[in-house]
Amino acid sequence: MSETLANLLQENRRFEPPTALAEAANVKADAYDEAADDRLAFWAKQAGRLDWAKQWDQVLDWSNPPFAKWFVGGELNVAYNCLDRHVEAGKGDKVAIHWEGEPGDTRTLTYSDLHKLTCQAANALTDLGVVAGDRVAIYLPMIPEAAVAMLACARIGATHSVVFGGFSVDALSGRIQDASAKVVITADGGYRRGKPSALKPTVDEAVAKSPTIEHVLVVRRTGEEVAWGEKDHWWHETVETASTEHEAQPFDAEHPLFILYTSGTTAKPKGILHTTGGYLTQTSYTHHAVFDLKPETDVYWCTADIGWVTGHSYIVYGPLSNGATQVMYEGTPDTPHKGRFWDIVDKYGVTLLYTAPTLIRTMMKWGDEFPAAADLSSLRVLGSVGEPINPEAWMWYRKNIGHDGSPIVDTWWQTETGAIMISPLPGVTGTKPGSAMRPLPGISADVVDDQGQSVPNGGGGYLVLREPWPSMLRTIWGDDQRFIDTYWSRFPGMYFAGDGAKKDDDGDLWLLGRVDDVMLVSGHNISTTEVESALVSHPSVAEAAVVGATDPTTGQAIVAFTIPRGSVDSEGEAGEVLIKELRDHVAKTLGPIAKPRQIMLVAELPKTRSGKIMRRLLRDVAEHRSLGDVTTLQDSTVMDLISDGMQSGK
Ligand code: 6R9
Repeated sequence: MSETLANLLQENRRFEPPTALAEAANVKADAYDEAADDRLAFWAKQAGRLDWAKQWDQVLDWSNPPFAKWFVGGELNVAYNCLDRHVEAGKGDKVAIHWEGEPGDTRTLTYSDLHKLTCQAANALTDLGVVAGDRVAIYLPMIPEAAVAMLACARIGATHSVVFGGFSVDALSGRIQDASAKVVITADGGYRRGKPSALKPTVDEAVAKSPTIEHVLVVRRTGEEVAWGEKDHWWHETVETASTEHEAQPFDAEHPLFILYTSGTTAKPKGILHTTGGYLTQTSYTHHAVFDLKPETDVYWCTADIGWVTGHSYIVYGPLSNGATQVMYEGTPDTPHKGRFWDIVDKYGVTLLYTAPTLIRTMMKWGDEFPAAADLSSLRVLGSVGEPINPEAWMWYRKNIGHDGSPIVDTWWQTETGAIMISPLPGVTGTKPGSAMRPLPGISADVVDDQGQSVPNGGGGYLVLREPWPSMLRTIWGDDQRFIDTYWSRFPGMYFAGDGAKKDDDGDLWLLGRVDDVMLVSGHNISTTEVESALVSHPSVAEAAVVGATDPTTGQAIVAFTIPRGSVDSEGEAGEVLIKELRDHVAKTLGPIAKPRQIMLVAELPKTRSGKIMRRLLRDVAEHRSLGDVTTLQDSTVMDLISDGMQSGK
């Protein structure tokens, strides 16, 4: 960025926490002061929420930056903290997971059930020769065995590497080989969009290319026919026949817990490494603080896939370490109908919901009648993660899902940060639609300019983290130099997140998207997020993606891909009228500099499996180039539709 981001969007709406929620909140305003007084003492106190087999000697060793060690000398077992200690405390009969399969089949697993299954899986993996420090790849649909497989690895000190069920042969085998995994845990398939979707054939091909794999453990989910080889073992014949007794050994606080590859919107995927003590401390604390979880009464539901970091931290480790009761859903939000999510909230009485802007905007597109048909009155805190949430999508979420009263926590974090870093606290923070507000207690985020100087309130620039935090990535697997170059070299002594951000006049933070996506129009840096939010603030628009395309006069020009709301007529002449109206609307909302050169009305946008818009591909379309790598796309046919529309000038 040659100059800091132009601050275009104004937002004056404010929402204070409901009084009753504020009074009973797990975390109150004094947490900020406590952490500011002594950050390390604050984190040591949060680590004390867990059970340690051996107390640490030092909270943080930062003598060799950027390589951090947290809770040095401490020992604990992650699975013990997520399961055994709840069972030992007499909560074995409490429901851990209400699982809902896409076809409508259900399973209820108590903490005791989950504990037994995890012990069995730990014994089975040990029998297959897996020992502490080995890597295990997990390629499963959203079934309870996914959580069990992760916890079983954690229990025996094996490092798991979860790969999205749905990634290609090359993506899977690349990840297996990068980590030299010894075992893959998979299933015959899962259900998606009303049909069985096979996984085993992809694993067979990937394993054929991956000599380090010795065994493949296969869960039977769909019952479809699968090819069978020498390395294959059925889960029900191996795990479910193993002993339910297993004693968890403690591991060093810095023992590797998992590797997770970043979504790969850019170059070669990076294997982000997380370790044991600090990671569990921060996922557990943030889940308790940001969702205000009351384990005895709340029903929590995070709609993410377990193959995304959100699934790791806020389906498995955070909630289970806190003894939560949660919902886990296998399938897609529109199977068998567009109200499926809201039926699930209604059925289980979900109180805390954590989802992504992409889903909220999709629900906006489908229409208000779907949430209106269900009883959502149980919901008391709503979360958002994955992308900036446009103010109008935030308002829609609050009104249609949160019955105009439930606080929204917009949580900014990354695979690399391991846990939530910037977010409102639901009982403390007065929120603004579209702002992630403040760093959590114990976290020091800032926005800096090109020179690494902190920008004043009202300024924009790069988001950085100034101090190490417990759940930070420890390195990129096998590539310390790339870890240093990617995150710690742009601004010496600071972690560079790769996101643009601004501070408003109150010092609250607004995330503006990846800096790679920022547009330079006639010498002004303009964020894609702000233009997209301006488009979404028009009543006819559900979703928008904006890119900068090379332009002979302005350097870059703004090209917008826009999805109209379900009820809007956008065919033929009506479409032309709408496009003109939208261009004028953006100019009026943000100023003439932000007026898009071109707006295309489209039915879908290209997204990663975790729902992030892939602007890189839209830039290829806008600049009439052939498409780059599309392997991480959720639905690869979307790009054909968009390119066809572009050529016909629609
Ligand atoms: C958890 C997760 C990280 C990137 C991050 C940023 C974007 C995530 C956001 C957000 C604005 C939020 N992002 N949460 N942007 N507001 N609340 O998404 O991890 O898949 O590694 O992506 O997602 O751009 O840098 P990951």
